[in-house]
Amino acid sequence: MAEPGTDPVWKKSACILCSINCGLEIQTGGKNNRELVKIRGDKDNPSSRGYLCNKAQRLNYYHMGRDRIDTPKRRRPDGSYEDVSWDVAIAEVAAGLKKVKDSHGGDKILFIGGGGQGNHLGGLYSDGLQKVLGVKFRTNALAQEKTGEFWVAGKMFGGGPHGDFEHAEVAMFLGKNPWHSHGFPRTRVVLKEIARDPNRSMIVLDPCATDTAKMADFHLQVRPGTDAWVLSAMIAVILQEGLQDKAFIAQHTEGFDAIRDHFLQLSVGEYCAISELDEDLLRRAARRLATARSASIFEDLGTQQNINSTLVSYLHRVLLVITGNFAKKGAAHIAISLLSVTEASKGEVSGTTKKPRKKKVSPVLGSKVITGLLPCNEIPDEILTDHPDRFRAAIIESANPAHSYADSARIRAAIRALEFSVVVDVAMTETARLADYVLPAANAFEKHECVFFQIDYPRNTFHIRRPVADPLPGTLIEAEIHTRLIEALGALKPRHVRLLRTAAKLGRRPFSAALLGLMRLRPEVKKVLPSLLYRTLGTTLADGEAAATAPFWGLCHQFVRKNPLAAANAGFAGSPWQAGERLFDTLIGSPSGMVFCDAGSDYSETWNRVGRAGRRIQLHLEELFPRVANLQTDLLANPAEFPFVLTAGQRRAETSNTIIRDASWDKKAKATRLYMHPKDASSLALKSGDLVKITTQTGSGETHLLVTEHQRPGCVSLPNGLGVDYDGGDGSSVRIGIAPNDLTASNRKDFFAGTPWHKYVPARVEKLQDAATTAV
Ligand SMILES: Nc1nc2c(c(=O)[nH]1)N[C@H]1C(S)=C(S)[C@@H](COP(=O)(O)OP(=O)(O)OC[C@H]3O[C@@H](n4cnc5c(=O)[nH]c(N)nc54)[C@H](O)[C@@H]3O)O[C@H]1N2
Ligand SMILES: Nc1nc2c(c(=O)[nH]1)N[C@H]1C(S)=C(S)[C@@H](COP(=O)(O)OP(=O)(O)OC[C@H]3O[C@@H](n4cnc5c(=O)[nH]c(N)nc54)[C@H](O)[C@@H]3O)O[C@H]1N2
Ligand code: SF4
Ligand SMILES: [Mo]
Repeated sequence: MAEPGTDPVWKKSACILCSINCGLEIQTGGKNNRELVKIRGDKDNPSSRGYLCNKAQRLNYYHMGRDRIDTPKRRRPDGSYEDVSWDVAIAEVAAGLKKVKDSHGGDKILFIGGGGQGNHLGGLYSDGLQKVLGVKFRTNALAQEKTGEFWVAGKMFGGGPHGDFEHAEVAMFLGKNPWHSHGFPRTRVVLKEIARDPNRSMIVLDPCATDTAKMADFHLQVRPGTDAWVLSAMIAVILQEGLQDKAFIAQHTEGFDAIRDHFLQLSVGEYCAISELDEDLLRRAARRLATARSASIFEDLGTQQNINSTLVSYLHRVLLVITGNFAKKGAAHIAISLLSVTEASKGEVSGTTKKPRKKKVSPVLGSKVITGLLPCNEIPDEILTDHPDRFRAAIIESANPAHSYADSARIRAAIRALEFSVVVDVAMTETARLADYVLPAANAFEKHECVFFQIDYPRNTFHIRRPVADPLPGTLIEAEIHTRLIEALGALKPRHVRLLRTAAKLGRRPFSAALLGLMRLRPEVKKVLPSLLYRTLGTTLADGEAAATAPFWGLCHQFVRKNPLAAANAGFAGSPWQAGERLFDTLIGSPSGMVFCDAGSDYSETWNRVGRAGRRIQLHLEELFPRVANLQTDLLANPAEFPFVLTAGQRRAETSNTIIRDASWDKKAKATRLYMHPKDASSLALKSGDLVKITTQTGSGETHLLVTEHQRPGCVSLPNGLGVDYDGGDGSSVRIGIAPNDLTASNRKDFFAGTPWHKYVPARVEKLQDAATTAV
């Protein structure tokens, strides 16, 4: 609390509830002066500029959660846990992992997670631990949503394009409800601007009348699972009416001839009938998109976790490219990033491994591993088998697979079947409760942390933030946890640390020379570079307080060498050394975040990052096009006993994955309800407030009903991230809402990327209790 007569201190930070990471200003106070008592938007944050959504006000529920862990824990044979000291935990975890490595090979250790929505610094350090152990396979949440999209973008563009919604004349949202889920900076401001401007339009493909769809000029209320038909029909309208950007296609693409005839021949009317859409509306939407000066498209879970997801990712980009919506203002671009998202997913953030890799497949199923990530749905099959190459151990950090990945019961069985497992988390999660060891981390407000997705263009921002509270006693930051494990495995030599510490005291130049010398002499130190920097250069940063940010020193130097113009435009000019130093100092010295690059005003600059021969975009993907040309409706049919299509995990105003586990702010459990259309409710004689049971091929759950016109008939939806088992305060465990993955199946997945069909779960609904007799 502030002293009388003094201004309260607003500490700069960022929200960690979605990938946008809006800048925050926080006042601490309350219990032990640690609580986040006041939260407001940080106007100095160059990306969010003061913007916040409703959810940020709930961050104290994350910060002060009752199931925070404050000491390492070891599992007893009966499934209970005993507290152990950090020394014991580090020694035993290192020994447990080493045993698996020695007896089966490091490639039998699976790494899961590596960062949430706003805590990513730890990922740099776990990367070193994995290299020391010889870990070859990783997975995280991206492999149950984005891997199909990454593969398509890589094949077509040789990079990852993103839209410019702030300037797009036409914005199209494909299975995406940005009003609630966000996805680009200041989302609601931008959406309102588009809706208000008579010269701009919004197209939304969503079966439900979401808050975004209600703002749209064209709401294509698609039958679930049929987006591939809708996009094909839109492309067909454009090509059949000759509305494509012929010059762009001729100058910048290849493969157009191989795909054109299919779209020229297909029947728009028949495709609209399959998607249950009004043909005239679809035609008007397609024309609007094709004739706009600029358009951007955002695809998200409504299609990425659905039937034909990789085909939809492909069709989306065909639509974008034939209308010439790349490399201009308001259209798609490939941003310049400081920390590459796909490289980071592969565990290549330290910049030490640049060798081209062999195509990797998963050890047991032999399935595709995209951007280094094993499909989440396949984890159980890669463990619950007697195959000699099955995984024997897992390191799980900042992820809650036992709750978030398909078929929780199978994931739980798989984790327990491992010979060794360790979880690094802030809370005693569903996953932590299965692990052999649980290591408690300081949370995202108790340490230096950073953003991850940097998709703005032409100016791009980065934010390294400082702690606003001391670490909960007993916890450690991930940098320290991984570095201690690396040291326990003998992979960080005290004499190397001593040498570099001495050099660091003399200044960054001598440090750099000593480091380069050491790396030449002992190339193996490159594996643990982040930890080496943390222990050495780190001790000189803000008296060691900012030690965990030390790996950014190397990343900044790499960045200015690779992108001298963009760095210079953002103010980091001069010799590469000077520019790199200034960039790093500015980065760690900007508590509100900073602009690290500026590509200038010529948007065609983005072609420099099209990584394909001749910088031409490939329109014909031979792996996918045959399926596009022969779309099958058989997957859309539900078994008779499951008449509904369930969206298992919708983003709502109240949800934030499983980051906030304490749902006590939701006194009436409003967030947990199953949504159903009035027509369906009346045919089942149900009404709002009734307690219902929902059953799928995998499992069942109970919750209350909300009857709403916004739901599409035949479809029901449940929120994502609820149904966690929270500490009731008296040793009991309380569950509010349904855990969506009690209802999903691991074998319902995309044929190509293995991503789950969480938005297409066959289900039935029955009444358990009348509203009149249930307290809602
Ligand atoms: N409030 C909140 N925001 C979040 C999160 C959160 O938990 N809560 N999580 C963050 C994360 S990790 C992610 S990945 C994003 C996800 O963000 P979104 O993808 O926007 O989230 P969802 O609500 O899961 O799905 C979007 C829409 O898909 C629609 N849909 C269902 N079936 C279909 C279909 O067959 N076709 C089409 N076209 N649409 C369909 C649903 O009706 C829903 O409106 O949100 C991020 N933001
Ligand atoms: N059925 C269904 N399932 C889904 C979805 C769906 O729509 N439907 N959505 C999916 C999507 S898009 C996503 S992104 C995933 C998300 O699923 P996960 O990747 O499992 O992520 P979160 O639920 O965000 O949980 C992150 C974990 O990080 C922990 N954590 C928080 N802060 C810190 C920290 O500072 N350090 C450490 N070490 N840990 C920390 C939290 O306690 C939590 O256990 O869920 C997916 N699962
Ligand atoms: S949840 Fe809201 S306030 Fe938090 S980062 Fe996302 S958009 Fe910003
Ligand atoms: Mo996600």
